[in-house]
Amino acid sequence: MDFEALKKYSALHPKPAGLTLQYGTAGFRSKAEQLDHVMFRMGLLAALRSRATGSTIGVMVTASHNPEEDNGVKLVDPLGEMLHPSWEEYATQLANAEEQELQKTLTEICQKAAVNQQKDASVFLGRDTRPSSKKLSQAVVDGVSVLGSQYHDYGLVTTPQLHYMVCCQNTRGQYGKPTLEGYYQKLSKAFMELINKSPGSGEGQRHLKIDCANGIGALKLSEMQPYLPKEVLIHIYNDGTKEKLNHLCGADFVKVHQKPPKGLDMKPNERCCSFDGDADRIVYYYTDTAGHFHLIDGDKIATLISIFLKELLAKVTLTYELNAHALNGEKCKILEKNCVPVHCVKTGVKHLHHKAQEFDVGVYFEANGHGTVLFSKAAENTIRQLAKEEKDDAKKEAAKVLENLIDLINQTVGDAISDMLVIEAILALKGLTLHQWDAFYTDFPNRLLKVQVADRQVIETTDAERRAVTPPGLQEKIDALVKKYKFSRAFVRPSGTEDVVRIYAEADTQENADALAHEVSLAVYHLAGGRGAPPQP
Ligand code: G16
Repeated sequence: MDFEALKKYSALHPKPAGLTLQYGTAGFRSKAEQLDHVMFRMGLLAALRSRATGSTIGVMVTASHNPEEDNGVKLVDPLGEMLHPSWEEYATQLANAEEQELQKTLTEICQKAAVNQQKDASVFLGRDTRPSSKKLSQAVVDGVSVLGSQYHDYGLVTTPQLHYMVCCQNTRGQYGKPTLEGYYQKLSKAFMELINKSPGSGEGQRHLKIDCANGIGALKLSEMQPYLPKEVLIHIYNDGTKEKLNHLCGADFVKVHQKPPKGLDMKPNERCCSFDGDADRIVYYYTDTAGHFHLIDGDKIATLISIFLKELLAKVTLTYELNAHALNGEKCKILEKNCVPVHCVKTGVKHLHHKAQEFDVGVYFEANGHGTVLFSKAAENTIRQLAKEEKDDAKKEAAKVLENLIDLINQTVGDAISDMLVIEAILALKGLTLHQWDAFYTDFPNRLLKVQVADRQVIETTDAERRAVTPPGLQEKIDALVKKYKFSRAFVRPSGTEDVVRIYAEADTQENADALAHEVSLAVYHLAGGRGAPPQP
């Protein structure tokens, strides 16, 4: 390691003295102006991680659903997964080392992780459309370069596209070509084959209105449009030319507020969906003829995909273990009724992904619309073989649909573009309207709220974040509040991406869910050091 060069470059990206940040659920997130040193150091870390794994590592500059003024960075591991937890710790140590400790911290990480410094290193970079992202990604380049690593800067890409590139590169093209064109071609080919099999194929156009949260999704969808079949007409809204990123729009806004985004005019029964700021989440919605808004969130997406996969697997007489991950009580019931076992894990795609890897087919979606489907290598090989060699026509056809789905799904991480195409294909193949899909089950009325606190870490949880262990008395208070309402549940947890505590409440009516969420938020405010004025109903 050239420590002189390191010192010189690090001085160009000084750490504000005393500032400490933590590598959380989705990497580092903070106000953009606090992140220059973090970016430089994550460039350093990516180079080390690459040497330690002998693979290309990804660095994505984004703060996803956070406000435009924020930014963030996350590292992508060799097969497109989130960074390994042991390296999350190194990331936090490196980001928080004071200037004079940087060299020592790097040396310690190299020792602990047995990094061979003679090895070549390679890093892929991507960034979202935030005004601060370009400059911050240059800081990553400085970090990568000073350690003598090669890099390829993809510039503006969605987060899942960067995950995809990393996986393609490290599987030497087996997963696909590590180019945007390769991504568009692979997905659109699989989608086209599925759409052509649908009963309504050739009977006119399917329209879909997409709110792109004024983010990167708009750019990438426009690039992809020429590759998509003419039967599917996508209409892009909130493309970032007029309004701020994530402001009153996007998947997070629609899910939390349970109302349409600004900037998208909806007519009754029109199919609409929202991406989030870096296009790794998606939620669907529509208004009925009486003008009521209906949200179809990640839980219902998981249900649609799981039930469809279950039917196909039964047709090819494969008894693979199919699993889904859930929160809303009604979703668990409907999946279990359809013989799809359900598991609950902590919030954060990395936890869900890890769990889903335990099964032949694992479907995971967070209620916020972040999710994907994983197929084990064995399951994938059997399906591909059946699609090629099966003698029974019906079975062969079902295997081909499964094969197309495997190619259409971005298995590295939740991907709004890929998920949207999967959903559109399933709806077309099943001839389902949004209203029919929505009617699979009725969600328990629920409400999500957030409370500002001085230190969100005062809340510690257990049982997949369903019970609060600290601060003392909080869980008892929640238990007492829950008893006041019928069919109710309530959970609190510290956010992994913002300085807030999140509250989720379910009850028999929307009024009761709202009231319970409010009462729990007051309990959090009083017992966990709330900041500012107490939450208002
Ligand atoms: C990130 C993670 C998601 C997680 C979300 C939770 O999403 O990737 O798995 O659900 O954070 O954030 P919080 O803990 O603040 O609710 P994203 O889309 O912001 O990268």
